[in-house]
Amino acid sequence: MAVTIQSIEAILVDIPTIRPHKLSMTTMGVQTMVIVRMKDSDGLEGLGEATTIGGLSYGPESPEGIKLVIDTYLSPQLIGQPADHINTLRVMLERTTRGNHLAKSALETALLDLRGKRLGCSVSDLLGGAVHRHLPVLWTLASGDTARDIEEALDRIETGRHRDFKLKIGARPLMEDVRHVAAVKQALGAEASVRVDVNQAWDESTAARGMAELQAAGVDLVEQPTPMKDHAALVRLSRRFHLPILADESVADATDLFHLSAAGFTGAVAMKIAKAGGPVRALAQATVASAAGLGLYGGTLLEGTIGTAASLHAWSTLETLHWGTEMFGPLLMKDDIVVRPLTFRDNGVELPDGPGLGVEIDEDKLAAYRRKDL
Ligand code: MUC
Ligand code: MG
Repeated sequence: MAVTIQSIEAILVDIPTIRPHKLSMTTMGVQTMVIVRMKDSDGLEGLGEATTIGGLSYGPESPEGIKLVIDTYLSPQLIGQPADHINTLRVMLERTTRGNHLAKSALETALLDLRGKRLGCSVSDLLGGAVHRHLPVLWTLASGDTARDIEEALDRIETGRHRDFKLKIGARPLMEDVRHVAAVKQALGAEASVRVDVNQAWDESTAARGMAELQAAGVDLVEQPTPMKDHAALVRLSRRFHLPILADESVADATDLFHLSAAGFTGAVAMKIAKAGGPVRALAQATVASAAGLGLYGGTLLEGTIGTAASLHAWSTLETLHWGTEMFGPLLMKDDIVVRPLTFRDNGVELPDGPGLGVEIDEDKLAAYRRKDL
Protein backbone atom coordinates (compact mmCIF):
# COMPACT_ATOMS: atom_id res chain seq x y z
CA MET A 1 0.00 0.00 0.00
CA ALA A 2 1.20 3.52 -0.81
CA VAL A 3 2.70 5.50 2.04
CA THR A 4 0.55 8.56 2.63
CA ILE A 5 1.00 11.91 4.35
CA GLN A 6 -0.47 11.61 7.83
CA SER A 7 0.12 14.97 9.52
CA ILE A 8 1.77 18.34 8.94
CA GLU A 9 2.73 20.72 11.72
CA ALA A 10 3.98 24.29 11.09
CA ILE A 11 5.84 25.74 14.10
CA LEU A 12 7.03 29.33 14.56
CA VAL A 13 10.51 29.51 16.08
CA ASP A 14 12.14 32.82 17.10
CA ILE A 15 15.93 33.00 17.52
CA PRO A 16 17.78 36.28 18.22
CA THR A 17 20.55 37.31 15.80
CA ILE A 18 24.17 37.61 17.01
CA ARG A 19 24.00 41.38 16.31
CA PRO A 20 21.53 43.78 14.71
CA HIS A 21 21.43 42.99 10.95
CA LYS A 22 20.83 46.31 9.11
CA LEU A 23 19.34 46.13 5.62
CA SER A 24 18.03 48.91 3.37
CA MET A 25 14.43 48.09 4.37
CA THR A 26 14.70 47.05 8.04
CA THR A 27 16.96 46.05 10.93
CA MET A 28 16.65 42.46 12.15
CA GLY A 29 17.25 41.52 15.80
CA VAL A 30 15.55 38.17 15.59
CA GLN A 31 14.92 35.59 12.86
CA THR A 32 11.62 33.71 12.76
CA MET A 33 11.63 30.28 11.15
CA VAL A 34 8.51 28.36 10.18
CA ILE A 35 9.53 24.75 10.82
CA VAL A 36 7.46 22.10 9.03
CA ARG A 37 7.21 18.58 10.50
CA MET A 38 5.51 16.21 8.07
CA LYS A 39 4.76 12.63 9.16
CA ASP A 40 3.86 9.76 6.85
CA SER A 41 1.71 6.70 7.56
CA ASP A 42 4.83 4.71 8.55
CA GLY A 43 5.77 7.29 11.19
CA LEU A 44 8.76 8.70 9.26
CA GLU A 45 9.21 12.46 9.54
CA GLY A 46 10.29 15.01 6.91
CA LEU A 47 11.51 18.50 7.88
CA GLY A 48 11.09 21.76 6.02
CA GLU A 49 11.62 25.44 6.75
CA ALA A 50 10.45 28.83 5.52
CA THR A 51 11.85 32.20 6.56
CA THR A 52 11.55 35.73 5.40
CA ILE A 53 13.49 38.84 6.34
CA GLY A 54 12.06 41.23 8.93
CA GLY A 55 8.41 40.15 8.86
CA LEU A 56 6.83 41.68 5.75
CA SER A 57 9.67 44.05 4.87
CA TYR A 58 11.20 41.72 2.22
CA GLY A 59 8.09 40.37 0.49
CA PRO A 60 4.38 39.62 0.80
CA GLU A 61 4.72 36.43 2.92
CA SER A 62 5.20 36.77 6.69
CA PRO A 63 6.07 33.88 9.05
CA GLU A 64 2.62 34.09 10.67
CA GLY A 65 0.99 34.17 7.21
CA ILE A 66 3.04 31.17 6.04
CA LYS A 67 1.85 29.15 9.03
CA LEU A 68 -1.75 30.16 8.39
CA VAL A 69 -1.54 29.26 4.69
CA ILE A 70 0.02 25.87 5.45
CA ASP A 71 -2.46 25.04 8.24
CA THR A 72 -5.60 26.31 6.50
CA TYR A 73 -5.04 25.83 2.77
CA LEU A 74 -2.08 23.58 1.89
CA SER A 75 -2.01 20.84 4.55
CA PRO A 76 -5.65 19.79 3.99
CA GLN A 77 -4.79 19.19 0.31
CA LEU A 78 -1.73 17.10 1.16
CA ILE A 79 -3.04 14.93 4.02
CA GLY A 80 -3.88 11.45 2.76
CA GLN A 81 -1.94 11.88 -0.52
CA PRO A 82 0.89 9.50 -1.51
CA ALA A 83 4.04 10.99 0.07
CA ASP A 84 6.33 9.84 -2.76
CA HIS A 85 4.59 11.73 -5.58
CA ILE A 86 6.49 14.97 -5.10
CA ASN A 87 6.05 16.32 -8.65
CA THR A 88 2.33 15.50 -8.69
CA LEU A 89 1.83 17.26 -5.34
CA ARG A 90 3.74 20.34 -6.55
CA VAL A 91 1.58 20.53 -9.70
CA MET A 92 -1.56 20.15 -7.59
CA LEU A 93 -0.59 22.98 -5.21
CA GLU A 94 0.41 25.22 -8.15
CA ARG A 95 -3.03 24.70 -9.70
CA THR A 96 -5.03 25.31 -6.54
CA THR A 97 -2.99 27.99 -4.82
CA ARG A 98 -1.38 31.06 -6.35
CA GLY A 99 1.94 32.42 -5.08
CA ASN A 100 2.89 31.56 -1.49
CA HIS A 101 6.27 30.28 -2.67
CA LEU A 102 7.87 30.39 0.76
CA ALA A 103 5.19 28.11 2.22
CA LYS A 104 5.42 25.78 -0.80
CA SER A 105 9.21 25.63 -0.52
CA ALA A 106 8.98 24.48 3.13
CA LEU A 107 6.52 21.74 2.14
CA GLU A 108 8.56 20.54 -0.86
CA THR A 109 11.64 20.43 1.37
CA ALA A 110 9.77 18.24 3.89
CA LEU A 111 8.59 15.92 1.08
CA LEU A 112 12.16 15.57 -0.24
CA ASP A 113 13.50 14.91 3.28
CA LEU A 114 10.83 12.28 3.82
CA ARG A 115 11.53 10.56 0.50
CA GLY A 116 15.28 10.58 1.11
CA LYS A 117 14.79 9.03 4.55
CA ARG A 118 12.52 6.36 3.07
CA LEU A 119 15.03 5.45 0.34
CA GLY A 120 18.10 5.86 2.55
CA CYS A 121 19.63 8.51 0.30
CA SER A 122 20.31 12.23 0.57
CA VAL A 123 18.21 15.04 -0.93
CA SER A 124 21.08 15.80 -3.33
CA ASP A 125 20.95 12.15 -4.46
CA LEU A 126 17.23 12.61 -5.18
CA LEU A 127 18.17 15.66 -7.29
CA GLY A 128 20.67 13.69 -9.39
CA GLY A 129 23.65 13.62 -7.05
CA ALA A 130 26.14 16.11 -5.60
CA VAL A 131 28.95 17.38 -7.82
CA HIS A 132 30.52 19.18 -4.83
CA ARG A 133 30.55 18.35 -1.09
CA HIS A 134 32.12 21.63 0.06
CA LEU A 135 30.51 24.90 -1.06
CA PRO A 136 31.97 28.41 -0.69
CA VAL A 137 30.03 30.71 1.67
CA LEU A 138 30.40 34.48 2.02
CA TRP A 139 29.53 36.55 5.09
CA THR A 140 27.24 39.58 5.13
CA LEU A 141 28.50 42.68 6.92
CA ALA A 142 25.50 44.67 8.12
CA SER A 143 26.23 46.06 11.60
CA GLY A 144 25.72 49.60 10.30
CA ASP A 145 29.15 50.65 11.60
CA THR A 146 32.28 50.74 9.38
CA ALA A 147 34.85 49.97 12.11
CA ARG A 148 32.74 47.10 13.48
CA ASP A 149 32.23 45.66 9.97
CA ILE A 150 36.00 45.75 9.30
CA GLU A 151 36.75 44.09 12.65
CA GLU A 152 34.12 41.42 11.95
CA ALA A 153 35.51 40.74 8.45
CA LEU A 154 39.13 40.52 9.61
CA ASP A 155 38.10 38.02 12.28
CA ARG A 156 36.29 35.88 9.68
CA ILE A 157 39.33 35.98 7.34
CA GLU A 158 41.78 35.11 10.13
CA THR A 159 39.76 32.10 11.29
CA GLY A 160 39.24 30.80 7.73
CA ARG A 161 35.48 31.21 8.13
CA HIS A 162 34.92 33.52 5.13
CA ARG A 163 36.96 35.32 2.51
CA ASP A 164 34.16 36.96 0.52
CA PHE A 165 31.85 39.65 1.92
CA LYS A 166 28.52 41.20 1.01
CA LEU A 167 27.78 44.65 2.42
CA LYS A 168 24.17 45.67 2.90
CA ILE A 169 23.72 49.26 1.73
CA GLY A 170 20.96 51.55 0.46
CA ALA A 171 19.53 52.93 3.72
CA ARG A 172 21.96 55.86 3.92
CA PRO A 173 22.72 58.68 1.44
CA LEU A 174 24.64 57.34 -1.57
CA MET A 175 28.06 58.89 -0.89
CA GLU A 176 27.93 57.84 2.77
CA ASP A 177 27.38 54.26 1.60
CA VAL A 178 30.17 54.57 -0.99
CA ARG A 179 32.67 55.82 1.63
CA HIS A 180 31.66 52.95 3.93
CA VAL A 181 32.15 50.32 1.21
CA ALA A 182 35.45 51.83 0.00
CA ALA A 183 36.83 51.86 3.57
CA VAL A 184 35.92 48.19 4.08
CA LYS A 185 37.42 47.19 0.72
CA GLN A 186 40.63 49.08 1.45
CA ALA A 187 40.99 47.47 4.89
CA LEU A 188 40.43 43.92 3.55
CA GLY A 189 42.73 44.15 0.51
CA ALA A 190 42.83 42.43 -2.85
CA GLU A 191 42.37 38.86 -1.57
CA ALA A 192 38.87 39.48 -0.21
CA SER A 193 35.94 39.86 -2.59
CA VAL A 194 33.65 42.73 -1.56
CA ARG A 195 30.13 42.89 -2.98
CA VAL A 196 27.09 45.03 -2.10
CA ASP A 197 23.36 44.37 -1.87
CA VAL A 198 21.16 47.45 -2.28
CA ASN A 199 17.84 45.57 -1.88
CA GLN A 200 16.08 47.79 -4.49
CA ALA A 201 16.78 51.05 -2.65
CA TRP A 202 18.09 53.16 -5.58
CA ASP A 203 16.37 54.71 -8.58
CA GLU A 204 18.18 54.27 -11.89
CA SER A 205 20.15 57.52 -11.87
CA THR A 206 21.31 56.96 -8.26
CA ALA A 207 22.26 53.43 -9.28
CA ALA A 208 24.29 54.70 -12.25
CA ARG A 209 26.29 57.04 -10.03
CA GLY A 210 26.59 54.39 -7.33
CA MET A 211 27.86 51.76 -9.75
CA ALA A 212 30.50 54.13 -11.15
CA GLU A 213 31.74 54.93 -7.63
CA LEU A 214 31.66 51.29 -6.47
CA GLN A 215 33.46 50.12 -9.62
CA ALA A 216 36.26 52.60 -8.85
CA ALA A 217 36.37 51.39 -5.21
CA GLY A 218 37.10 47.79 -6.32
CA VAL A 219 33.71 46.23 -5.60
CA ASP A 220 33.11 42.94 -7.48
CA LEU A 221 29.30 42.71 -7.72
CA VAL A 222 26.21 44.89 -7.14
CA GLU A 223 23.05 43.06 -6.09
CA GLN A 224 19.56 44.32 -6.95
CA PRO A 225 20.35 48.06 -7.11
CA THR A 226 16.90 49.09 -8.43
CA PRO A 227 13.23 48.13 -7.78
CA MET A 228 12.34 44.52 -8.56
CA LYS A 229 9.74 45.25 -11.24
CA ASP A 230 11.98 47.63 -13.20
CA HIS A 231 13.61 45.01 -15.43
CA ALA A 232 14.47 47.68 -18.02
CA ALA A 233 16.67 49.56 -15.52
CA LEU A 234 18.56 46.37 -14.62
CA VAL A 235 19.13 45.66 -18.32
CA ARG A 236 20.38 49.20 -19.05
CA LEU A 237 22.69 49.24 -16.00
CA SER A 238 24.08 45.80 -16.82
CA ARG A 239 25.01 46.98 -20.32
CA ARG A 240 26.49 50.29 -19.17
CA PHE A 241 28.96 49.05 -16.56
CA HIS A 242 31.49 46.25 -16.55
CA LEU A 243 30.83 45.87 -12.80
CA PRO A 244 28.39 42.91 -12.90
CA ILE A 245 24.87 43.00 -11.44
CA LEU A 246 23.34 40.17 -9.41
CA ALA A 247 19.56 39.99 -9.93
CA ASP A 248 17.79 38.94 -6.72
CA GLU A 249 14.25 40.21 -5.98
CA SER A 250 13.62 40.70 -9.75
CA VAL A 251 13.88 36.98 -10.50
CA ALA A 252 11.84 34.60 -8.38
CA ASP A 253 11.78 31.73 -10.85
CA ALA A 254 12.92 30.47 -14.26
CA THR A 255 10.23 32.44 -16.14
CA ASP A 256 11.35 35.76 -14.58
CA LEU A 257 14.93 34.94 -15.48
CA PHE A 258 14.05 34.00 -19.04
CA HIS A 259 12.29 37.36 -19.55
CA LEU A 260 15.12 39.36 -17.97
CA SER A 261 17.71 37.58 -20.04
CA ALA A 262 15.67 37.88 -23.27
CA ALA A 263 15.49 41.65 -22.61
CA GLY A 264 19.31 41.78 -22.74
CA PHE A 265 20.41 41.45 -19.09
CA THR A 266 23.96 40.32 -18.52
CA GLY A 267 25.26 39.41 -15.07
CA ALA A 268 24.23 36.81 -12.53
CA VAL A 269 21.22 35.47 -10.63
CA ALA A 270 20.66 34.75 -6.93
CA MET A 271 18.75 31.45 -6.77
CA LYS A 272 16.70 30.91 -3.62
CA ILE A 273 14.60 27.85 -2.89
CA ALA A 274 12.10 30.12 -1.10
CA LYS A 275 11.59 32.51 -4.03
CA ALA A 276 11.12 29.66 -6.50
CA GLY A 277 8.72 27.61 -4.35
CA GLY A 278 11.16 24.80 -3.57
CA PRO A 279 14.50 23.24 -4.49
CA VAL A 280 13.28 21.66 -7.75
CA ARG A 281 12.04 24.92 -9.26
CA ALA A 282 15.08 26.82 -7.99
CA LEU A 283 17.23 24.45 -10.03
CA ALA A 284 15.08 25.15 -13.11
CA GLN A 285 16.36 28.72 -12.83
CA ALA A 286 19.91 27.40 -12.99
CA THR A 287 19.12 25.70 -16.29
CA VAL A 288 17.84 28.97 -17.80
CA ALA A 289 20.85 30.89 -16.44
CA SER A 290 23.30 28.39 -17.92
CA ALA A 291 21.58 28.48 -21.30
CA ALA A 292 21.63 32.29 -21.26
CA GLY A 293 25.27 32.58 -20.14
CA LEU A 294 24.39 34.18 -16.77
CA GLY A 295 26.37 33.52 -13.58
CA LEU A 296 24.92 31.48 -10.70
CA TYR A 297 24.86 32.26 -6.99
CA GLY A 298 23.33 30.23 -4.15
CA GLY A 299 21.14 32.70 -2.26
CA THR A 300 19.44 32.68 1.14
CA LEU A 301 16.47 34.21 2.91
CA LEU A 302 18.54 33.82 6.08
CA GLU A 303 17.20 30.33 6.73
CA GLY A 304 18.31 28.28 9.73
CA THR A 305 19.97 24.89 9.39
CA ILE A 306 17.01 23.04 7.83
CA GLY A 307 16.40 25.53 5.00
CA THR A 308 20.13 26.06 4.54
CA ALA A 309 20.74 22.30 4.24
CA ALA A 310 17.92 22.02 1.67
CA SER A 311 19.50 24.80 -0.39
CA LEU A 312 22.96 23.24 -0.12
CA HIS A 313 21.66 19.90 -1.39
CA ALA A 314 20.23 21.73 -4.43
CA TRP A 315 23.31 23.92 -5.14
CA SER A 316 25.65 20.93 -4.71
CA THR A 317 24.20 19.36 -7.85
CA LEU A 318 25.39 22.25 -10.04
CA GLU A 319 28.73 22.10 -11.81
CA THR A 320 29.62 25.77 -11.35
CA LEU A 321 28.46 28.40 -8.87
CA HIS A 322 30.24 31.39 -10.41
CA TRP A 323 29.74 33.60 -7.34
CA GLY A 324 29.62 30.88 -4.66
CA THR A 325 26.88 30.99 -2.02
CA GLU A 326 25.66 33.02 0.96
CA MET A 327 24.37 30.05 2.97
CA PHE A 328 25.51 31.51 6.30
CA GLY A 329 22.03 31.91 7.86
CA PRO A 330 22.62 29.58 10.84
CA LEU A 331 25.73 31.59 11.77
CA LEU A 332 23.70 34.80 12.08
CA MET A 333 21.53 33.24 14.78
CA LYS A 334 22.57 32.97 18.42
CA ASP A 335 21.46 29.35 18.70
CA ASP A 336 20.22 26.40 16.64
CA ILE A 337 17.40 23.87 16.95
CA VAL A 338 19.26 20.90 15.43
CA VAL A 339 21.34 18.17 17.07
CA ARG A 340 24.38 18.62 14.78
CA PRO A 341 24.91 22.10 13.31
CA LEU A 342 26.43 22.39 9.82
CA THR A 343 30.23 22.34 9.57
CA PHE A 344 31.55 25.69 8.33
CA ARG A 345 35.26 25.58 7.44
CA ASP A 346 37.77 26.72 4.78
CA ASN A 347 35.60 29.66 3.66
CA GLY A 348 32.68 27.37 3.06
CA VAL A 349 30.38 24.68 4.40
CA GLU A 350 30.20 20.88 4.16
CA LEU A 351 27.20 19.27 2.51
CA PRO A 352 25.50 17.33 5.34
CA ASP A 353 25.37 13.55 4.93
CA GLY A 354 21.96 11.98 4.35
CA PRO A 355 19.53 10.35 4.64
CA GLY A 356 17.29 13.16 3.51
CA LEU A 357 18.58 16.57 4.51
CA GLY A 358 20.95 15.02 7.07
CA VAL A 359 19.46 17.21 9.81
CA GLU A 360 17.86 16.17 13.12
CA ILE A 361 15.73 18.36 15.41
CA ASP A 362 16.93 18.98 18.97
CA GLU A 363 13.59 18.64 20.78
CA ASP A 364 14.68 20.60 23.89
CA LYS A 365 15.92 23.52 21.82
CA LEU A 366 12.78 23.51 19.69
CA ALA A 367 10.63 23.55 22.83
CA ALA A 368 12.66 26.45 24.23
CA TYR A 369 12.45 28.66 21.12
CA ARG A 370 9.02 27.84 19.69
CA ARG A 371 6.45 30.64 19.91
CA LYS A 372 4.13 29.84 22.76
CA ASP A 373 0.98 31.71 21.75
CA LEU A 374 0.50 30.21 18.26
C1 MUC B 1 19.08 39.26 0.29
O1 MUC B 1 18.40 40.20 -0.09
O2 MUC B 1 19.98 38.89 -0.42
C2 MUC B 1 20.92 37.48 2.08
C3 MUC B 1 21.93 37.81 2.92
C4 MUC B 1 21.45 38.79 3.78
O3 MUC B 1 22.05 39.37 4.67
O4 MUC B 1 20.17 39.08 3.46
C5 MUC B 1 19.75 38.17 2.49
C6 MUC B 1 18.71 38.57 1.56
MG1 MG C 1 19.59 40.25 -2.02
